[in-house]
Amino acid sequence: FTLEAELRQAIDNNELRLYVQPQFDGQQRMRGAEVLLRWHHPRRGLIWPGSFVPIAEETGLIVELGDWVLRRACGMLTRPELAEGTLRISVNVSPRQFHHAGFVARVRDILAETGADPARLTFEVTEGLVIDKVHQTVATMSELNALGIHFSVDDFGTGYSSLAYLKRLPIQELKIDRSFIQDAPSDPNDAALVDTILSIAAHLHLDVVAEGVETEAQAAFLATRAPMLYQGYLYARPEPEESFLARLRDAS
Ligand code: G
Ligand code: G
Ligand code: MN
Ligand code: NA
Repeated sequence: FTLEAELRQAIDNNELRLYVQPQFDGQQRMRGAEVLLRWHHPRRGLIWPGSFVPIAEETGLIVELGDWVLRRACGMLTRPELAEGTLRISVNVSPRQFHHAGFVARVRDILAETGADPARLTFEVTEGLVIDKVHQTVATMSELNALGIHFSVDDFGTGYSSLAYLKRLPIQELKIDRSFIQDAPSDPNDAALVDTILSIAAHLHLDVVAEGVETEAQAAFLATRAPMLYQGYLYARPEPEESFLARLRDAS
C-alpha cells in the first residue's frame, strides 16, 4: 500500500483527527484557535500533516480532505462550549482546494449543513495562492468575505507575494512565520523583520498572529511591539478536539 492509497481510505476508516491550538491575546485571554489535521494511522501511528498534506495536494485528495476538515471545524463551532462565545476558528485552506471549481459553493453547503456562523471562521492561506491567479483569488476571497469569513496569510514573509498583491487582496490578518519569531529577541535582523511585518499590518489595518511562540523571551519581545495574538507551545500545544472543548468547559 502506498501512502496515497491509504490516504484515500483514511476518511472512510475514520482515521483523521482534528487537533486544535488556542490563540491568546496579550492579557492571556483565549481569542481563537487553529484547527490542525492529524492522521491516526492504524500501523504507522500518528502522522503529521507535513507528511501527507503535500500528497493530498498533488493528488487532488485535498479537496475531499479539506471538506472534511471544514465540516468538522464548523461542527465544533456549533458545540455548546463554543456556540455562544466569540472565539474565532482558523482553518488551513491549501491553494488547490481554494482554486478548485465550486469551492465557494461547497463552503456554503457546509455552513448550511452545520449551521455554523461564518463570521467566526478564518481561512488561513499561504502567499503561493496568488501566483498567476490574482483576479481569481480576489474574486473568490471577496465572495467568502461577503459571507463573513476572514482571511489570514499564513507563514507570512516566507513566500513570494509582493506588497502590491497584498494590498489588492481582501485579507484581514497576517500570521508572522515562526522562523522570524524564533530569534527576534537576540537577532537584530529578525527583530527588524518582525517590526517591518507589524508596520505593514498596521498600515493595511490587519490583525496579527505571532505563531510558534515558545519562550518567555519571545513573548516579552513581542509584547513591547504592538497588540497581537500569540500562538505557540509556550501557551498551549495542539490538542485533540475533545480536550480543547474540555479546556473551554473548565475555563467557564
Ligand atoms: O502540524 P504540522 O506542523 O505538521 O503542520 C504542517 C503543515 O500542515 C502546516 O503548514 C499546516 O498549515 C498544514 N495543515 C495542517 N492542517 C491542515 C489542514 O487541515 N489543511 C491543510 N490544507 N493544511 C493543513
Ligand atoms: O503552517 P501552519 O502555521 O499552519 O502550521 C502550524 C504548525 O506549527 C502546526 O503544525 C503546529 O503544530 C506547529 N506549531 C504550533 N506552535 C508551535 C511552536 O510553538 N513551535 C513549533 N516548533 N511549532 C509549533
Ligand atoms: Mn496555519
Ligand atoms: Na504557519
